[in-house]
Amino acid sequence: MTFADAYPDQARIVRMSFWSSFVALALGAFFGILQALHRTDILRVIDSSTYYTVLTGHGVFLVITFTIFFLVGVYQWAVTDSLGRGPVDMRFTWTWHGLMTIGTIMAGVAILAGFTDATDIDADVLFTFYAPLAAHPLFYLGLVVFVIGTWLAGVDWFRSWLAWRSDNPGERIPLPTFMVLTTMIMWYIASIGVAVAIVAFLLPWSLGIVDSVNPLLTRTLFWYFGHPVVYFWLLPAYLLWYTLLPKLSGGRLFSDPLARVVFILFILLSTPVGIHHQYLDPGIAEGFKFIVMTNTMFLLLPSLLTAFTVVASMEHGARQRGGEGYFDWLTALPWRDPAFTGMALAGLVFAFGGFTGIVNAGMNINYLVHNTLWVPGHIHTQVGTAVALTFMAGSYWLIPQVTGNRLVGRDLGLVQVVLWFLGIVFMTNSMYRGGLIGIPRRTAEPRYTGFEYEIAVGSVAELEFQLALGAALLFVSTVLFLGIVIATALNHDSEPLDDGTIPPALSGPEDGPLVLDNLKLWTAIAIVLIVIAYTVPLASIVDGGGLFGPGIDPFDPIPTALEPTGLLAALESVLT
Ligand code: HAS
Ligand code: CU
Repeated sequence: MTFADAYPDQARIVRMSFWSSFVALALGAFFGILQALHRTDILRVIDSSTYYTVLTGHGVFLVITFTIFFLVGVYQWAVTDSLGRGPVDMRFTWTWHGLMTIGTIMAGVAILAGFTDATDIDADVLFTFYAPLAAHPLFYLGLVVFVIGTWLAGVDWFRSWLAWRSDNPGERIPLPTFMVLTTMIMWYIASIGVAVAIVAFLLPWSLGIVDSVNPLLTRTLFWYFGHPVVYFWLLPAYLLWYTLLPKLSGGRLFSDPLARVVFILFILLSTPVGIHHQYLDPGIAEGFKFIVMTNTMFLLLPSLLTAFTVVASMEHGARQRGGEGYFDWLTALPWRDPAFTGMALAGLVFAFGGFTGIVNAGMNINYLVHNTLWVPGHIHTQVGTAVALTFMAGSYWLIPQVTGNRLVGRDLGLVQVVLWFLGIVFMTNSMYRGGLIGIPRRTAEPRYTGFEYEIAVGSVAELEFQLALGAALLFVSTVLFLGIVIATALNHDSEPLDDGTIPPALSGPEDGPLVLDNLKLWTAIAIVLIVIAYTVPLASIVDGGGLFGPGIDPFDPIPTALEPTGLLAALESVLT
């Protein structure tokens, strides 16, 4: 029985989440091709000043809306399917879904309004929306509503689990639910940083209630959230690699306890590393940066464990299908299945992207690549492929399950995932190499006019051609993907080929100690690590630059040289 037959109400919410995600994908992909052709000077249909509106839309719609709506869809499926029960109260489920949708529309309108001069609304602040760039309050309010929606989604999944636990006392948490709950614990801890940045500083500032902010403080709070958010995108992809990929390979997950260890390590280590995005920020002492570098290197461990477990499971599957030899088993894998091939290619790209992450994380080498095109290279191999391609490939299996329809265009799906792979190879190859010769990121005009800049690794013209070619392939691949899922959703007179079951792991939860399921313990340790990593740096940032900027601490007497308005003026009149 498919998921759609077994849980029609839940299937509807999963479908709605996926469609919201795909609308964002379509918009983001369109902006992506516009800006790639613009920066490479191949086709210019926008002004260079509009480039930043496009870039913000590209970033926010893809890394916030596309990824997180897909996440809630997958997680709703995973919790319901693995617990064998739906949410405690569907009205609550629709409430968080509604909040996420309203928040997206608010933030989206604020961004898109940047294309016209008809209003004074705009939000060209990029997806890394820290000060000193300021957006219209609508943007920040939209983000707040959206994040509250995700928090309530987590509450919903915890409630489902607690209800299941009272019916099944003493049983181990089913692995997919375990992955959902641990991700959400990480998300609660991490998103507090961005919530404080917005509610205490950016929103009051954009509303004119306070005059200024301490940019280093809002950057640090942003990155406190900005590193773990990358795992909020990655972990649903990991969930699919751990549950679906072994099955599609023809076998079973190698080890359930190892998978639990991986997700626990993400709770513990995802957050106390954010300062690795700030190695070049003045105002944070080198010693703190060094501690963060060490934590980041430990954080490689869960992904290296994942590489081992997932590839071992694939090998087990291949051997069930008759594969032999040290490497020959690779040929026994189901390469004609787009869901499998897409995920395997995503994993392959992720291995390379992970290595570039190690480069970024080294304090000294980071000085070479920071703020260059290398970083978007890293972004596109990671969230842009490991995550995005896994989501697309996963959709070829999930959409039939949640619609009850058979996948349309299986061979086209194969073409789609291979096109994505090729596109990303060209585009990121160009970005990584361009970054190494110092081509900057986040700019509409990376021009070297007047001379043909010949360089050891090739010419800029050649790099630009590769970038544009890669981007074009990615755009075509996205259009194909959207066509296939829409056709599948309309393909009513058919049944999915797969029965939707996920086989149990070779080594089950009973092989791991009970303490793995002690979520309170892991949360407590994570909080201790964060307190150690962040208390002193944050205190010294506030000490050096004030809560609201140098000398503008509302709790201290206000310097007369500065003319306060809003809340400060009100406070001053009370104080004097
Ligand atoms: Fe990162 C910057 C360090 C992972 C995303 N990162 C970014 C930015 C984004 C991003 C969006 O330390 C830019 C933000 C901005 O706009 O400024 N990153 C790391 C490290 C990791 C890492 C150490 N990043 C990610 C993931 C992301 C992501 C995941 C999104 C999903 N990153 C950095 C640093 C910066 C940074 C610095 C700041 C740069 C700067 O200066 O601005 C690690 O988590 C990576 C670990 C991964 C591995 C790979 C393991 C391999 C596996 C593959 C298995 C193979 C399979 C397939 C399954 C060690 C798991 C087999 C196939 C067969 C056919 C057999
Ligand atoms: Cu990071």
